[in-house]
Amino acid sequence: FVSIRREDYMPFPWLVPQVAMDFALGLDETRVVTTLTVERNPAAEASKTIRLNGDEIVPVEVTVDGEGWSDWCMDGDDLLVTLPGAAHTIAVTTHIAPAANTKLMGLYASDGMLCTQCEAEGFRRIAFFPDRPDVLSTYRVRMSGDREAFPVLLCNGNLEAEGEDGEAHWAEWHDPWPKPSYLFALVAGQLVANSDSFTTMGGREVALNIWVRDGDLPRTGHAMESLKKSMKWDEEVFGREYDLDLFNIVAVSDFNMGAMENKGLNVFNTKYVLADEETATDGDFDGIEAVIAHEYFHNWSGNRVTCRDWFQLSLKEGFTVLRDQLFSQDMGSAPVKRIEDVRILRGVQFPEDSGPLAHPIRPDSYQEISNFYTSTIYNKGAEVIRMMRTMAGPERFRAGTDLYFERHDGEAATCEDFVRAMEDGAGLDLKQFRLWYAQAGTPKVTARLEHSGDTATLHLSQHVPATPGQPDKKPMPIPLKLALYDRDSRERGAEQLVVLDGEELTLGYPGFATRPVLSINRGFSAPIVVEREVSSDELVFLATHDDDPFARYEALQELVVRHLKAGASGTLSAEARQEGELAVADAMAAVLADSDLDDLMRGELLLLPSETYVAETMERADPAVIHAERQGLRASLARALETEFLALYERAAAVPFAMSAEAKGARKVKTQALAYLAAAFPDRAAEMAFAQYASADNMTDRQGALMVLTGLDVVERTNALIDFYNRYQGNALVIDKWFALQASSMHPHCLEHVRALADHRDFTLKNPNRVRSLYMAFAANPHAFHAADGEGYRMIADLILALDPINPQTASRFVPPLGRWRRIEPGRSALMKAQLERLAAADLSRDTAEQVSRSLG
Ligand code: B3K
Ligand code: ZN
Repeated sequence: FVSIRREDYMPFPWLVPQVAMDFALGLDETRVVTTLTVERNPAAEASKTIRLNGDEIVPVEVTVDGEGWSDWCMDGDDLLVTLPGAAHTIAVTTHIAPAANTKLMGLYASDGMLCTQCEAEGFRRIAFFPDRPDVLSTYRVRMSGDREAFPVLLCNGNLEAEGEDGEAHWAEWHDPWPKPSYLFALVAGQLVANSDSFTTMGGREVALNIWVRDGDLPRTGHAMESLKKSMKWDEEVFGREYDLDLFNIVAVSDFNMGAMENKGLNVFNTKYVLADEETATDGDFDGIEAVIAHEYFHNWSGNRVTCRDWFQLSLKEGFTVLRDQLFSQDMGSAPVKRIEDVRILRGVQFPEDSGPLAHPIRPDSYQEISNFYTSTIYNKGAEVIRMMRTMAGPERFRAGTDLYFERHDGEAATCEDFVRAMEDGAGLDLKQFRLWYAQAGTPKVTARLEHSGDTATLHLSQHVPATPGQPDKKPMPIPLKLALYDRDSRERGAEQLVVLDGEELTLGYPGFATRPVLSINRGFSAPIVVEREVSSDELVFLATHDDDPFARYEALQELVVRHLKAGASGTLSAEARQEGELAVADAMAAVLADSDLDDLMRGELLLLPSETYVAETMERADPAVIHAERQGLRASLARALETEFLALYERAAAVPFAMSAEAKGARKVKTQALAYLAAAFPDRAAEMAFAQYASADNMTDRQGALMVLTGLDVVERTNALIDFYNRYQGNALVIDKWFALQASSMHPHCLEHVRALADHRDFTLKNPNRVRSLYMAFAANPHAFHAADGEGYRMIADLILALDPINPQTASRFVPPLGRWRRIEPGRSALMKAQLERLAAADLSRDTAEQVSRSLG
């Protein structure tokens, strides 16, 4: 497989201003005639041939300017047509087999309907085309098909005409906005719509439809509300107005990702559309709101301004993630949302950035672009833009984004274009800041506070670790929000924004008679690791008194991580262990008692750092030891705070169901209290959990109770699992939960459970949601995945080998967990590596082969 390099970018020699497509739809065979008007691109080197990308399609017929044409040849999967002049019309016929398309890229069948996924390179599975994001065209699409099988016919843009033709019917769609092929979409099937409308700030009335299967209509209300909120918010906060009279969303059950922002016709995984309180958790509701917003926001950041090439992916993804994060902050609790986002970043992106797959947010090369839809591109990309916003402030940031949209509307832009617009519009000097786009790796900042006389001195230094292909790094500008607390009065000095842009920086603070307490990287102002010299005592102070919610959370996390690491080192005396537990218990007691905290925030503070996160702070981790330490701490906290957890449970359980922040917070802390109690008092907790399970009037409570039960070796576990399955049989999204709960459980026999579930009649490799619900949950469950005998690794490698021929894009996503081998203790490490080598010896797809070879490299 060949590597594509960013520096090799060349504009395409041809422009394709117009595309006309004619689809004769069928599940087993769809015939497509694609007509391109092409003309020489004056901005590119002239060429007599035009390369039209293809993938698993053959040209049935080729015409140029209406005449049968023989001056073409195949170059691998691509069609090369030789053209005599400077402007022509090329028509190519292809026949495709949607029902046989298990890769779910291009045109495929899901549940009897036809739908498409084209990003990044799926359009070439439908039609021969310059399938690259810098070729923008307007599309006119005619589609015809059986009226009964495909009563609803949808495409991008506006419906211009429709009609009947015997058993068949047809529709003609026209999208006036030029777009790259990856934003093309077509859907045909038996669908019903939840219809509504939105009037834009300019007075345009937009028809909104959310298309689903007949029975699912009652579960589309939240998605529709989320869409309208997103449209309004993007007008108010970013000045962005919608630009068509129609906005369609379609929910499909077989989908490789979460959703797709096709112009005017977003296609969604059902998981991010369907919800009601009976079948979806509070977390699911939040996820839907965020993904609906994200895809909608792409209409500007992605569609109106698109990417020049796939190396610029973070231009649209990082920016759009930031936009959806800010939206969710405004819709609910801003501090809680910030903490959740940091948790995702540190749980997924930090490990990526410190492992063999580390890459900058603007990568330099790839073999398969699907492998670069990563947490680095998305979540770190969002953090990088967030730092610009922090440095500029919201108003100047807005001036920067306004300028960006104005300058590049209708263009395929680069990350460099975005940075330049920020410099000019927001008035920032980003010369050195550009390194954030080019250098991979999570910077480490060391903070040391000295105190003598009446002056405190802060010594900051930074180090960016080596990553594959980047042994030496330059220092980057790191915006740090910080403040000093007077220990005695508990008063905070002014919050300061310091940009650490060299290797080192020293700052002096006079006026402190006693040593102050440093609060640093407040609000997580930079995506870095902070190593600070701080006593447990000071961490308890910050965990209790810091007025920055993130800093408070962070202090508590650090206190716990420190304790767990000390325990895991094996050198902790019984006395020191007890002392450590006491300090954590004191801090947790303060969290439980603090009446100024709302429960959503309390729930965040009560969460122990994940085993993955703890492992990430170590050079080489022993997952079994970390698991035992964390479970041990949980049990000791439950014993120390038994009365408090019981009281919390009772208070929260008395709050009736509502979608308010208060009620959501109550549900969150209720299940957390239960999970703590289960660690120390399994029998009592099992009883409570079963009662919660049986009497639940919503999925959050029911799933929470089942989660606790699934981790316990009690009879209630089996009963609840059977009940849950029977109760929700036939509801795929809820049955996904049933699989995922068992695969992510704390139960000592989790691995055997997963093995048995793989043979369950509801398990299939053909549906990505189902595959992820079993195996991704398992691979993210350290104590089970890292079974000492290596059976967890073998299970994932077996899965990859079985799934790769069916759906390579989803299969390759299971390689990174094995790729962590260098950071795991030697015994397990060898077993992980052996599975990677086993994979490397097999005949793999480009997707999976790339991830395996990078993971071993
Ligand atoms: N842009 C799509 C991602 C498609 C990935 C295809 N491999 C979803 C999103 O980020 O909004
Ligand atoms: Zn996106």
